Order: sequence, then structure tokens, then C-alpha cells
Amino acid sequence: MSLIASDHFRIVVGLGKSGMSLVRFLANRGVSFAVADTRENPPELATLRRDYPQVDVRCGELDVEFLCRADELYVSPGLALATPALQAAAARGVKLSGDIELFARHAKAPIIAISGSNAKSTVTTLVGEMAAAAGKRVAVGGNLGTPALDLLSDDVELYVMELSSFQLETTDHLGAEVATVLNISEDHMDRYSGLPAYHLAKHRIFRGARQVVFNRQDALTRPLLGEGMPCWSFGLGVPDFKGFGLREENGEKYLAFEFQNLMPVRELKIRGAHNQANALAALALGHAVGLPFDAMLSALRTFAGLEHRCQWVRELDGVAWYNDSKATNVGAALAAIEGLGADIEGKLVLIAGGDGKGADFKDLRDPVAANCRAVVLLGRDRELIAQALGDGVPLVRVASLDEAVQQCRALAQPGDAVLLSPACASFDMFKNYEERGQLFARAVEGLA
Ligand code: UMA
Ligand code: ADP
Repeated sequence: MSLIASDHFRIVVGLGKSGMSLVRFLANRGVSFAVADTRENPPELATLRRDYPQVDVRCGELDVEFLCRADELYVSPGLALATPALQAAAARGVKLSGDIELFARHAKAPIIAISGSNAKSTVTTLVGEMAAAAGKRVAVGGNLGTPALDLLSDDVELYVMELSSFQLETTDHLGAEVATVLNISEDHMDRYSGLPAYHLAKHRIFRGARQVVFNRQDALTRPLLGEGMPCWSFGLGVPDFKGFGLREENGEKYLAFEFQNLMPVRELKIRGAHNQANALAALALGHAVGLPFDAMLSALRTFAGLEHRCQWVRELDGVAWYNDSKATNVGAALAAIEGLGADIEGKLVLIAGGDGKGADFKDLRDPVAANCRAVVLLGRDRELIAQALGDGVPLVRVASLDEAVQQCRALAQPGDAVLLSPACASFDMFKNYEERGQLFARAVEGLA
């Protein structure tokens, strides 16, 4: 039986990276399809016209009549399913689906599926490195960057996939070998009606899973399970049966599994309590698919973290500078402020602000007051953050990242750390979080 009906007509909606992977996938299987994108000039248009000149492409406002010619729409994670034209097509019986659903149907090797509000990329990359250290032919991608369908191959022995709530919304049955939601805190509130809707989207990752990993410190990560589902857990406390955690013995803190100490925490290269949780989550996922501990621990000893995630930039006059530009929501910034704040002698000088995506910043107030010497605010939503922080800490408003760096240089004292952890997306001032992080690092490196 073919896994994809050849007599159906499909439309790929969205011609970015995942849309282009769908085009290649469908064209290689001789399936008939067209493409639509709301943008006049979507990123992969030139590639499509060059490689698939025969494919019908409609750019600009979505035309419901055109969409209704399809049996099924493969919708980009970048487009809200609530988009009126998509809803109008769905009401007329057109099925809405996505690239991850197709991937799941065609993947022949086990899938480790990773979602959560924060730490997805770090844990996905780490599990990938653990699997490679164990000698597995592993494919790593999804929301992380390489679209899932581009990874499909008969040679792959294990898939490690980062999945966003947007991708999961169009996925009915993932069937992962092991699935996890690492943590849940508010994000993308410009696309969801509230936390419950976002939570529900994330939990679709557990559909058809054979095992799960949950976070003992975050009840929202626990799936509602059928009886007998093998369940592993992680958390910063002392672990119990089927649990990964931390245990202290003779003044030394260890990563531990059940009653067994695995490795001293000080051997980790990644910094902060949040990264210890990430290491434990990766161990739990790897263990669930049978990766040996020695290979996983050797990967943990060498993993230095990803760019723009609490990344050390330089030390100048006793002040360490960190780039955490990937902290695009409140939960991520909180983890960095508390994780790094506990690790340094002095205080933090925080740079925050940008596009807040409708978030509520009130949870920053107490941790910022406890850990920060001052906060330098920039970007569109800086006044919203200022209101949430109140008068617990001195606030400095700036107009540019260069100015922010200059202000931090003046504010920080020896033993302090300067942390760019904006709690906001970057799109109001920068192309993306990478550009924001690179410009920050360049400005910091330029300080004399
Ligand atoms: N867009 C339109 N009209 C369209 C289609 C898209 O205006 O018809 C706009 C939307 O603003 C959208 C943006 O274009 O947000 C990007 O959409 P795209 O279809 O061009 O995206 P892709 O290049 O296919 O990238 C997507 C993921 N992007 C999003 O979910 C927004 C990438 O995650 C992912 O790496 C890639 O597929 C491969 O799987 C990025 C991301 O920002 C990194 N993810 C969010 C996050 O991590 O918070 C969820
Ligand atoms: P994601 O792919 O989910 O965005 P990343 O691994 O790229 O996750 O990390 C994004 C940000 O999340 C980092 O900049 C860091 O500040 C924060 N972070 C890392 N680990 C954790 C954690 N365990 N809990 C909460 N926030 C975290």
C-alpha cells in the first residue's frame, strides 16, 4: 500500500524551507500538487521556478477557490491555522496537514520527539551528539533547521526531532518511540488564545508515543497517559525509580539515574542549573532508546552549548559578557537570569526588550530584583517590561544595541556578568535572533 494516495491533489501552503522540502518530497513520488504563499516573493520561489518550472504557484492573498481544488493542504508552521482562508477551505472539507505528519508516516527508524517552550534546540542537539557517540546513524532536525522530510533516508537508524507547537498543530499521529515536552511557559501568545491552547498543541507530541519523558518540576509536561505507558522523568531533585536527577555526596554534586551516580556536574561544559536539567532530559531520552551511558556521558563532557544560548563572549576588567539572544520569551530569560545569577560572584546587568509577542512580563519582577544590578531596556515593548519590573531595580532606556553595550560597560562592576537575554523576539529591530546576538557579540568584542 502506498503511504500517500496518488489520486489526490495537494497544495503546499507556504514556500519557505519546509514548503520546499514538501515540494521535493511530493515531486519525487510523482504526486500532483500546487503551491501557494501569502507573500508576493516567498524565500524559495526562485528555487521552485528553477527546479520545478511546471508547478503552479500562486503568490499573494490566499484564494479560497484555489485552495478548495485540493483534497489536502500542507500548511507551513509559520501560518496560523486560524487564517480565514485556511478555515474556509477546512469548512468545505479540505484536510489541513503538515510536513511532520508526512514525515511520521514515512520514517522507518524510531523517532525521539522533543518539544517544550525552551531548551528544545539544546536538548535535541545534545541527544543527537549522544547518539552519534554511541555509533548510531542519526538524523537531527525539524524546527531546529533541517526540515524533517529532507532527513528521510533508509540509512538512518534514529531520528532526533525538535518539534514546535506550530508543527504539532498539523500532526495527527506522530508515533514517536519516545516523546517529551521539556517545559511549558507562555510563548507565542500572539498566535494562541491562551496558555491552555498552547499546552494542548504541545501535547499532541504524545500521540501514538511508545514511551514518554516528563519534567518532575513542571506538572504541565506530564501527559495524560493510557495504562502501562513506560514513563521516565527528569528534574533537579534527587531521582527515584525511572528518574534522572541530581544527588550530592561528600560535597560533590552528581548527575544521577535512580540510585546510581553517573557523572560529577562540574564535568559539564554548559553552565547554569537550567543546563543541568537539559543534560538530565537528554540522558533520559537517550536511555529510553537504549543508548549506553558511557557514550552519552562522553558527549556531555564535550558539548559546549549552542551559539546565542547563554554563550560566553568575553571577560573584560573582571566582568563576563554572555549572549543569550535566543531567549525570546519570559521563561527562557528567567532560566538564564536565575541559572547564571546563581553561578556568579557579583550581580547581573541585564539587557532585555524587543517584540514581546503579547507576553506578560510580571514573572520577571522578583528574579530580576534578586539577581540584577540594573536592567538596560530597548526595543518596541521596553515600556511594558519597565512597567512589570517597577522600581525593584534601576532601569536604563536605550535606542540601540551599541548604546546598550556602552551603558552596561559603565554599570557593571568586577565579579558581575552582563547578560543579553531579551525575553522578546528580535523582529522589531533585527532580522532574527542570530543577527541580534552577532551584533551584540561584535559590539562587546569592540570594547576597549
Ligand atoms: N509566511 C507568510 N506567508 C506564508 C508562509 C509564511 O507570511 O504563506 C511568513 C510567516 O510570518 C512565517 C514566516 O513566513 O512565520 C516563515 O514561514 P516559512 O514557511 O517561510 O518557514 P520555514 O522556512 O518553512 O521554517 C519553518 C519554521 N518556521 C516557523 O515555524 C515560523 C522553522 O522554525 C523551521 O526551522 C523550518 O520550518 C524547518 O522545519 C523557525 C522558528 O522560528 C526556526 N520556529 C518557531 C520557534 O522556534 O519559536 C516555532
Ligand atoms: P528552544 O529551541 O526551545 O528555543 P534553546 O535550546 O534554543 O531552546 O534555548 C533557548 C533559550 O532557552 C536559551 O537562550 C536559554 O536562555 C533558555 N533555556 C535553556 N534551557 C532552559 C531550560 N531548561 N528551561 C528554561 N529555559 C531554558
